[in-house]
Amino acid sequence: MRIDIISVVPDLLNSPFAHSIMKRAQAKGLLEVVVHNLRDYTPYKHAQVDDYQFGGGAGMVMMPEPLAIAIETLQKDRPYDEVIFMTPDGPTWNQKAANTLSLKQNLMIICGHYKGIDQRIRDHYITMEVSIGDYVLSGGELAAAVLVDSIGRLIPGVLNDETSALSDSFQDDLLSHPVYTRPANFRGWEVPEVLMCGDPKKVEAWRYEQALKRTEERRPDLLQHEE
Ligand code: 6GU
Repeated sequence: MRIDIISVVPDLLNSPFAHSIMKRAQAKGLLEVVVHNLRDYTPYKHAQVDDYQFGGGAGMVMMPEPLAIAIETLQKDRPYDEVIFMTPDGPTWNQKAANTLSLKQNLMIICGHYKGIDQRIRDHYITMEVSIGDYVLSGGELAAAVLVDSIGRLIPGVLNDETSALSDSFQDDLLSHPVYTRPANFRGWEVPEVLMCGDPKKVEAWRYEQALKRTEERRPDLLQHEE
């Protein structure tokens, strides 16, 4: 999969994909993340990319021309399955959406800043809008990093048995069970005995029960299967 990200603060996206599972996904050739500076595409002087909003009001708006040129330039080289705009007024991101996008070939992500982007870009180029939750970030970059990470780890072949996504929270609409490692007794705090009994059936049953209990207590909304 290839993911192109358009940003006015491309440096914000240097580190998030340079470590751990995202690094390995790229080293394996399963994921390619390319970050573009929107200012490289503007036809305006002084690398201008934003301007005052028509109708008045505080806050700048990202101009349509630099974004249209950037999007069209990238689209000349390959077809994109989705052109995604990161915005707090989009539908909220979740695991199901991550699963769906992990099977695509090429994604483009536009990061918003200031008051947002000119609505005409949203009307004519954007195929999908995404928010990562009900709070406001200074720009779309951190949200884009969340998106790429959650998608990238699901690309077939990225995770191995040890890091398998199958037991992740949300993957089956349940939160994860508690986990423990050595020592079995830490400052008098014992690991649950069932985990030491050596019977995989008993362990699995305990884990399921714990996952269900956690979900009932913390996220009962996940147990309402309406789809
Ligand atoms: Cl995608 N962008 C911004 N700026 N703030 C957010 C967001 C996105 N998702 C939640 N808050």
